[in-house]
Amino acid sequence: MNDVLYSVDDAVATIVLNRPEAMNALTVRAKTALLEALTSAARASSVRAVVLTGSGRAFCAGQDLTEHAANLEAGRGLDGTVRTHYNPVVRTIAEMDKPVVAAVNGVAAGAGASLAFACDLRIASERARFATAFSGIGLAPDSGASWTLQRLVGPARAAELLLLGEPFGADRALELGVVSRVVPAGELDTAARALAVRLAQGPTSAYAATKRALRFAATSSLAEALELEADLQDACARTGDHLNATRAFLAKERPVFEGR
Ligand code: T3D
Repeated sequence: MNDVLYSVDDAVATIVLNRPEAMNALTVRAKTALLEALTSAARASSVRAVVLTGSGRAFCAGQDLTEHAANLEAGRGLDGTVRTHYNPVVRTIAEMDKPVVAAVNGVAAGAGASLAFACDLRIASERARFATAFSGIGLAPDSGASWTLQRLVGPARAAELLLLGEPFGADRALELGVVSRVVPAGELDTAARALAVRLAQGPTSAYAATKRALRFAATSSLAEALELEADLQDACARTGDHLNATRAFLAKERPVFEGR
């Protein structure tokens, strides 16, 4: 069975973590397949939005602890997996020029929660649960959780969630701003797909510029952010999508974005 499923439809790439018997925990094989799927989505010009979700009752339980324990017993520690596997996965999500939606169908723990935090938008089933989980097994955050979570919920709440590791459900996630929407379990796939299709029909270059501007602004001064915004806006203004949308506005028509 494939650890990660990949399909493309209506310009939306759907990536499904597919080890339901282990709550979609991440082995080296699964992480390699996930990176391949994300890279394919990032490179394919036919893909304009991505959905990341899990099969069965979990989104992702983070590092596969069976594989992890074997590495520890053999004296290999983490065996380099954070730099070799997790970091490229998170960077590929953050740096790809198209929006990535996490459809959080169930529990998201440890690096599984980090994966959800790394996506651009998060929509959750009412059955979703989040647990930073790292401190529960004597580890510190990885896969970007120290960076992403405090930007989602603020530094004080991020410290609490990461130090105490208390699990929280979908409603609390909505309250905290970890997810932007909660839907009944049976409606998650449809809702996530509708959101992704809407994004796939949007101004792809402007979305890429928006992602870049947000990433840059998170660690730069206002003056630097203004400069990058000016460059990015200049590039967006030269796209066919912008020209057509401006013409459509003046003609009182709905714009059609072709991702160019
Ligand atoms: O190399 C490195 O380690 C560096 C990177 C670290 C990043 C990390 O992700 S550290 C955090 C690792 N993850 C965790 O600590 C979470 C461990 N899992 C849990 O706490 C719970 O399983 C859940 C809260 C996720 C779900 O609880 P529950 O009660 O709904 O399900 P369960 O019965 O615990 O799990 C169901 C099965 O999935 C079970 O297998 P079994 O008994 O039916 O054969 C369980 O062992 C398996 N499973 C769940 N999580 C993992 C896992 N198997 C391997 N690794 C897992 N992470």
